[in-house]
Amino acid sequence: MRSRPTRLALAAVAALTVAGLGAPALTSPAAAGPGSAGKHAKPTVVRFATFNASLNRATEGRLVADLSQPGDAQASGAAETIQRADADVILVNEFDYVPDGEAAELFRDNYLAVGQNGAAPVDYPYYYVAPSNTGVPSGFDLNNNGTVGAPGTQAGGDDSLGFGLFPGQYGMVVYSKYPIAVDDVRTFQEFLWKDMPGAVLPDDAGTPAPADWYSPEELEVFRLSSKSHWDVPIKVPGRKPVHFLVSHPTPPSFDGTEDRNGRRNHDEIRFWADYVSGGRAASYIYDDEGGTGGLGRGQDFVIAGDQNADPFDGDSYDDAILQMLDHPRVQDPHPTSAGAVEATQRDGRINLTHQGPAEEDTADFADGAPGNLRVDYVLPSERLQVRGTGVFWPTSSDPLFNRLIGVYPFPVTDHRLVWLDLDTGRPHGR
Ligand SMILES: [Ca+2]
Ligand SMILES: [Ca+2]
Ligand SMILES: [Ca+2]
Ligand SMILES: [Ca+2]
Repeated sequence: MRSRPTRLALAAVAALTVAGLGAPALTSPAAAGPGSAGKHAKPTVVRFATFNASLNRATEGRLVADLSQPGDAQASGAAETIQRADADVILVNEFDYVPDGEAAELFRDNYLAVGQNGAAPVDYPYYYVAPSNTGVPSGFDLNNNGTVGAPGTQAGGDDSLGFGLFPGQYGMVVYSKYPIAVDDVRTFQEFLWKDMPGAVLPDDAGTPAPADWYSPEELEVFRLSSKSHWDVPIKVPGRKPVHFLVSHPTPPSFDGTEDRNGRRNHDEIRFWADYVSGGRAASYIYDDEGGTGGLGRGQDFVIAGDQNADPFDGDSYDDAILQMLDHPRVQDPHPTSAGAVEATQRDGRINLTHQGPAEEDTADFADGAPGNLRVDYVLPSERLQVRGTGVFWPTSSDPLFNRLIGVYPFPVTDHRLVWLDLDTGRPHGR
């Protein structure tokens, strides 16, 4: 399983004149507009977004089957959500990986490019997908229950390099209206957790040795990333590429007192924090092609993804997300929605004890625990100018609510799309 990821970022055959597009349409009910550009200004607002769309399926091949023709209600709702947000660059989490971009193209061509329920179609000439560690058998008993679980079972999923019932389940895809600098993409699927200095490796409390939940043999194959970490440079107009840093750290749950998933989640988040620090902090990092180090000071980035970590509530290990939110190179624009406030009032229970502001929640989780949380992020580097941000979470009075949001069991997903408008018009470095 050491083969290199296949890179797939395919340009459309027809060259789309993306540079001539106007500012993104404002279709999010909660959106504060980027406003009209000055009369001399070029269109310079670029919308980035992240969306955990629950476009994973229970069996291998099912997603391709579902996307091969229109009519899958859940995929239609996910597509409509993306259309109404109309991001220029978007990460979709929980999208089963299928080789050769098959699922990514089917979703794009059969759903995103077709207006759903009156929403305008959205065209993405560029996308990027690569393999995920989810569902890849490790050959070891990683959950220490005494046996190596069979592939396709929950136990097998738990013993995989990342939890999944088949290789690629819960993967991800990046769609973009702007070209992707494919040759400069870096992936970190194979980076080993033990190679991160100070890794918070879990401990088996039944033995005197520290940090020994995983054996030395297991640590030789145990990858840090539960899915993958990708640095996808996007060629936005008028400046050097913006590095879209995407991942989907494991939930800090489904484990025991050793907190192996909470600790992994923490270090998956730390990876990007070190990466954007660059220099010595990132000197331990290597990518899947052997390149080393992190980003340089002059490189702008947007971190995106379901980080499975709330700054106040939930099961995070050592306030994991603060590694990003408090990072000197990272801005936190604090996107909000009215729907999240309404959801907390409606759901009650543990939500009423939460320390974090309800208006910043992005996911509607079970209300015994952990409750609704802020877990989905789009975080720009410090020099990028924020023109607007929000969470696509309309309230129940909105005509879109029943079809795109709903209450458990949700019609589309338990996560909400987060968007961020950046003014990229200023010349780089000015
Ligand atoms: Ca096991
Ligand atoms: Ca021990
Ligand atoms: Ca809830
Ligand atoms: Ca909350």
